[in-house]
Amino acid sequence: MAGDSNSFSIGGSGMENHDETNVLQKHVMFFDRNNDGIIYPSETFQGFREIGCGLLLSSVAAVFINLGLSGKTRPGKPFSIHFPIEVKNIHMAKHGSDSGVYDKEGRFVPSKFEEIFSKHAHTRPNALTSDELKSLLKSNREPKDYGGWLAGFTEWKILYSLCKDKEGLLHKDIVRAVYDGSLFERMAKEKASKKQNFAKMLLYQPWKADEVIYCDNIPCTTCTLFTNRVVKQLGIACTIIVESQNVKKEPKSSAVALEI
Ligand SMILES: [Ca+2]
Repeated sequence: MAGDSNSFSIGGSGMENHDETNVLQKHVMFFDRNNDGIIYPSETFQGFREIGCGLLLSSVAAVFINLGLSGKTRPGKPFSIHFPIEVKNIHMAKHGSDSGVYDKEGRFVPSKFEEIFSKHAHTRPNALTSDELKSLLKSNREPKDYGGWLAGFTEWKILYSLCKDKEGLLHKDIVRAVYDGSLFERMAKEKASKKQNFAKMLLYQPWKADEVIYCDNIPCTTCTLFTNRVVKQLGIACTIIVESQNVKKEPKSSAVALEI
């Protein structure tokens, strides 16, 4: 499929043929945080955190991805203890037992992408259920390619876990966006937006100086900012988050959204 008319690359401003940056490179460029063409484990970790993964998953991903891919993307170069991944050679690290949506040069193959849904999306034409995803992974398996099985399983399971909807469906547009990496940018923006909204949801309630408010059995006037406990000291006043389950004393007056 390399070089056939059915595959194409993606440009900086949109889908274009014959662009030097192919889709597989775009897929991983989100993790090159400083855009120097190299992805270090710290950048992989940071990227996973930015799309909403927890500390443990982000740490494990950074270790396994960089240890697994570094050498493959640096042909002819000596081993580096910093485990860098070279973005321009990412196609060399492509694993087997995949859906073939990237060709061997890392370009996107639309027909293979459509096959995922035409063959496996039986419940809804443009989405995959958990069982349909299992079916896809099973059909992708090449004999005894255990590394490829594990890589495919891990990638799809993380995607499904992060992006399924309330009905447990993984939608086609989401899957499409993960191939060119635009999903990662979107997820990072959504996470940042949620963070900002969360801060705005802190409900501001001025308390009298002689009142003691408890949260998790700690007087909140001793609390410092953060999490969904109690929170911010403003001189003799403090703020409190309304969702907190452990607040023993309710605000007396109506809450006002804290302007951030
Ligand atoms: Ca970098």
